[in-house]
Amino acid sequence: MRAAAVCLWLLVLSGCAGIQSPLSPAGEQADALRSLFMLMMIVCGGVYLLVLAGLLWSILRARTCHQTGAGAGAGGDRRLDRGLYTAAGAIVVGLTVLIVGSFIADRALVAAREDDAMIVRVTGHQWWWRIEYRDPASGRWIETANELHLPLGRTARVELASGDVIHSFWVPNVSGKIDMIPGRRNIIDLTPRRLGWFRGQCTEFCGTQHAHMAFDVKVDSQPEFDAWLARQGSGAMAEKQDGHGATIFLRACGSCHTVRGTAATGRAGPDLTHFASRRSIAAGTLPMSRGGIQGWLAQPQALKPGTSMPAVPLLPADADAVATYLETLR
Ligand code: HEC
Ligand SMILES: [Cu+2]
Repeated sequence: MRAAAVCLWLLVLSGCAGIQSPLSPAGEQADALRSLFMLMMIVCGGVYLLVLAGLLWSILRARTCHQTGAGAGAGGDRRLDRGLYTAAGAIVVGLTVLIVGSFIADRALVAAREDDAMIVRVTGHQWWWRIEYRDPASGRWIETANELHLPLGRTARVELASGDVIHSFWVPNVSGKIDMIPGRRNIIDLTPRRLGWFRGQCTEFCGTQHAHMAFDVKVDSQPEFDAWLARQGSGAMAEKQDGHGATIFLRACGSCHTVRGTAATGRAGPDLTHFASRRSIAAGTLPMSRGGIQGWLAQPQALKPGTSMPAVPLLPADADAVATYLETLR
């Protein structure tokens, strides 16, 4: 019996760990939010228990009073008054604790120092994420998509925009969430405190493929991050740009996709300059693999019905060459 209870408890708790959980914080802001959540659980749990105890007490009391005929009169009224005052006092104290706790948590969310922050711009599209970093050296913007890299211990100030409808940006392990509203620029700070992979997700219903609008988050050490950003900033490998796959890509896909360093400069879809360095395909819809790439090219509308990427009719040999070409975009 005891073992079963322990197992059940572990099972319940295991739902709280993982790469997409606010209860397993890996960032300063998520840490503050979890503390607030715990405080709310304790205060509201306490109030809940108090109400149940009061209920139980009155049921038992009503029964004994009924049997003995006691309890009526001035003595009973006094006890009732005392109970009411206690309840009111508990509510005032509980609410005050919650207000102070929420104030402290709110301050922690915006506590990061402005001058130290790294600027990242994230734009939501149905149903993928355009991600741009400001290159510290040149000041120009480096574009990528669907995978957010962050340096450990440094605050990233993420400027959020939308290209179409309202989306919402949330990396539960690292920070809170905030809406991405057309015509408006919302800002959220992320200060990661643990290395590793996490998962972000759109949290505002934005159309039929809303659930397929996720992104991978990688927290790197600062040197690893710098190397990654430098690689993302570079163009595609030049020696791969004259093959059959590259030619087909330019003709069939270049009007919607950019591969920097080539004539493909479309902006309707994700930047593919370093596509094969990402971990998943189409905003977390498929894992990155040869099969995944081929499947996505063959039938994007079956894998993600309604997506703005059309199925482009290609001869099998051409589709194969394009898939090989995409794999070289590291
Ligand atoms: C009409 C514009 C358009 C054309 C043409 C187009 N795409 Fe796309 N593509 C998109 C859009 C939009 C997305 C994002 C879809 C989504 O995730 O919902 C996308 C996504 C992708 C992705 C996933 C990117 C990522 O970051 O995971 C790949 C790979 C891709 N396209 C390759 C191609 C190839 C190869 C061709 C040519 C055969 C092509 N696309 C033609 C618009 C287009
Ligand atoms: Cu969305």
